[in-house]
Parts: sequence; C-alpha cells; structure tokens
Amino acid sequence: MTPQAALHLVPAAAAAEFGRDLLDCLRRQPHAIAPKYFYDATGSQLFERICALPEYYLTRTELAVLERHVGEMAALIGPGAEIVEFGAGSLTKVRLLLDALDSPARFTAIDISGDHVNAALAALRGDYPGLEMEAIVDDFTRMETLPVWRVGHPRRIGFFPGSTIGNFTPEEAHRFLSTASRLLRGGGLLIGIDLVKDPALLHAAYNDAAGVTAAFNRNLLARANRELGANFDPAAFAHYAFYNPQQRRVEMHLVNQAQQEIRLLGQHFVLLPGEAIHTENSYKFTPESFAAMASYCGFAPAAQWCDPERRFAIYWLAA
Ligand code: AVI
Repeated sequence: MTPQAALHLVPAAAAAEFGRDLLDCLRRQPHAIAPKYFYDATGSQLFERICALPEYYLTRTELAVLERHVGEMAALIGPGAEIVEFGAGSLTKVRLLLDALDSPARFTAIDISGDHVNAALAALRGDYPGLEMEAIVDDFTRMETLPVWRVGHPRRIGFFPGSTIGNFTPEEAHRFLSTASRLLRGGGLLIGIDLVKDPALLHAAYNDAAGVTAAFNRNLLARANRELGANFDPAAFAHYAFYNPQQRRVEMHLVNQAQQEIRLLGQHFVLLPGEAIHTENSYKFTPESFAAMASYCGFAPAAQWCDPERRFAIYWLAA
C-alpha cells in the first residue's frame, strides 16, 4: 500500500511566502513577482484550460512529439527506472511514458498545487494499481530539500515537460539543471522545450481570443485577495503579453487602469493608472542555446525529438 500524498510544505508557510514576495513586489520598482504564484487550485484549473486552447500550440505539440517517439524515449531510459516529475499538474503526459516504459520502479509527482496533484495522482493510482507512487506538494525549485532523494536509486529519471523551465530566470534555469544533473547521476532528464518561432504565433498563444490567459494572469491578484485579505480589483488590470525578441521571451504583465489603494498585510500602497506588475517570463530556446546550457550544467544531450514545424522539442539529457 503506498502512502497518501505527503504534505511537505504546510499551507501556512506557503501563504507566508506568497505574502512576503507580494509585499516585496509592491515595494519594488518595477513591480515583479515569480510566476509560481499563479498555481493555486483556480490557477491550475485555468492553466488546464489554457492547454486546451486552439492558440496554445505548446501542449498538443508536445503531446504529439511524445506520442510519436515515446518508444525511443523508453528504450533510452531502460528498465526499472524511477520517474520523478517536476511541476506534475494533471499527469496526462506521464501516462504515455509509464505505458511505454519497461517495468518502472516507482513514480513521484512534485507540484506546488496540492489539491490538483493529489486529485490527479488518485486517478493515476486507480489506473496503475501495481506501481508505487506518491505526490510531494512543494516548490520543486527547492530540489535538494525534497524527500524524494533520501532513498537512493541507481536509475532515476526526471520528467519535466511543458517547457516550464522557460518560466525560470536564466540563473534559476542554470541552478535547476546543475542540481538535477547531480541528483539524477546515472539516470537523466526528459525535458520539454518551447522553441523560438514566428512572434505572431507566440503573441496569439498568450493572448487567446477567449480571454483564459487574461483570467489566469488576473487570478494572481484574486488569489492575494482570497489568501492574504488584500483588496485588489483584478478587473481594473489589463492583461498585457508580448514577445521580447532580444530576450527571446514572452512577457506577461498586469497593467493597472485606475488608481487603487491596496491594503496588504497591514501595509498600504497606491497603484497609479499605467503602473504594471510583471507576472511571468516564458523563455523560448533555440536547439543550440538549450543544448549548450544543458551541457554547461553537467548533462550530455543525447537525443532530441521535435514536431515537423519545429515548434517544440523534447530532449533526453543523460546525467
Ligand atoms: C507553465 N508554462 C510553461 C506556461 C507558459 O507557456 O509559459 C504558463 C503560461 N503562461 C501563460 N500561458 C501559459
């Protein structure tokens, strides 16, 4: 019998961290906060809806690459591997991998959104009754501190789909890959990467006609009202997303439209019309830039698969 999901980071500690970072964001100019705070239960559901949008090519393209090449990926991973998924979410993609693998030893899902990953894991458990599995509810960027590494395993494979590494700063991406190459030594990392492409496609993907991405962006402020007792008027913020070609990233901002006096954890802030909060970067990579970064961080980029239009790639990085 496998244990139920272990709650590693207590909700009070998570709320305190969100409060601290949001205060810091409002004190600082330009205002900016880490995109990990999008993902409460509502944000995770909105993100699932984004993944199904016609403009958001990332999810369906990565799934198509995975479906087409998962046999080759499984052959490179080999038998008896332990799979650790970072930012696990709905666990749709890992099912393809688990189905293709030769007798996987164990599966661990790490995600910051507890309700979401626990529900997904419960469904997975029903469909893979013989596979030992657990969820860790935590911020996977604190990788070394996670309980998953306490017991050694000779062939541990990280699974990091969705191009979530694109939401890290370049320093965070380096730190993540360097730590992963050390902790996954003897195994490797299977990672999805969104590629540099026509800015018009990128613009559409982050400015969908149905307004789901705008709702996802504004949910950050609605979450602050729910969890921290703040008084943002989310509807008074415009969703603003654009591709910055010099930085090779899509930037998302919330631009205030009317003067607001914000109360947050006993502090007061005046936000003027036009004042913006930078909520996310989504970096895009060239195959060369990503392979160079992975090598620099201690991995051997051993295989790469991509869709015919070269929009999205999956890399096998041997550790
Ligand atoms: C999770 N991550 C890879 C998404 C992205 O495309 O950067 C988050 C997202 N932001 C807006 N739409 C989707």
